[in-house]
Amino acid sequence: SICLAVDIGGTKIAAALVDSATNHIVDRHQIVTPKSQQPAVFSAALASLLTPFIAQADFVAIASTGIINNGILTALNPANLGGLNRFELVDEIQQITKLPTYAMNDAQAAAWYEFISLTPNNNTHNMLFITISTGIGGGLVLNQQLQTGARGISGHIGHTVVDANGPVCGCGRQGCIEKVASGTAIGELGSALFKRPCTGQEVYQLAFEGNSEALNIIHSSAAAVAELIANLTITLDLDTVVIGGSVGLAPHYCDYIQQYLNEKPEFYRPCIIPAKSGGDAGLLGAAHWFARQES
Ligand code: BMX
Ligand code: ZN
Repeated sequence: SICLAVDIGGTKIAAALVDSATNHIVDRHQIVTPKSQQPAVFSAALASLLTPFIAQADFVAIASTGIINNGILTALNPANLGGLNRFELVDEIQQITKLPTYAMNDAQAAAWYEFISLTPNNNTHNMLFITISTGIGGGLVLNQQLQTGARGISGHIGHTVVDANGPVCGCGRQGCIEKVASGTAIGELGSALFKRPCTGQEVYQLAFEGNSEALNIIHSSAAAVAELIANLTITLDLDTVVIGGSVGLAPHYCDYIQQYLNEKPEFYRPCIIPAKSGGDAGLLGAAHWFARQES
């Protein structure tokens, strides 16, 4: 069967046709995520993105930012979606496509695909996928089973606290790692430092042009992620941590995480690897996860 896979992130929305027999993407298109509190604006953007693909698809599989429970998207951090905090995701997309539609969290979907992509006969039992992008998301595979959580919350590691006196996160909590180490946070820290609006990407660029203050911002992000990895490794007995997202996959970011982990005792150091499917892990993960439901 052919799956219409959709990946809704804080920065972009991607749609692709995925052949369920081979897990290959046959056609792909993406748009910028609309920044509006109005669900109707969001629905309209999705309708124009998805319409060209509908005729060729048998079902729809969505990987989306936010807590996905019973087909409803609830933003833990509404700031990532321009203030939109509740959206009837499955209902809306079913109305647009008239196809069977399923949805799960983006990082959970990516975790699933990265897990099944680990070398065959791998003996990984407990794996964490972390995306460092607009926000910081996570997906946990424990005893080789993807954890989605009874309410869809499992894996929301971006909202664990790393600085009790830190800035207030869009979720309402103070000092979340997402507020101090995500791509958005890197941009905010750069803007404060250089006294002009800066994106995370610009800070990264400056760091590689030799600006040491910009490089310090990138390093504190990687150091915070390394602490998070150490905490979760000693809690869950992780074997492997897969790193994804535009920041996570940027040049040297993984090496920096590894450097900070190398300073810790052995029990705190799982195997760190970059996401094999890069930016497509969410699309492919949702397609694979829900193809099982369809067959
Ligand atoms: C946020 C949260 C997570 C998501 C993560 C990464 C919202 C809207 N999203 O922590 O559900 O997995 O960001 O999302 O609350 P991305 O948009 O950066 O890929
Ligand atoms: Zn938070």
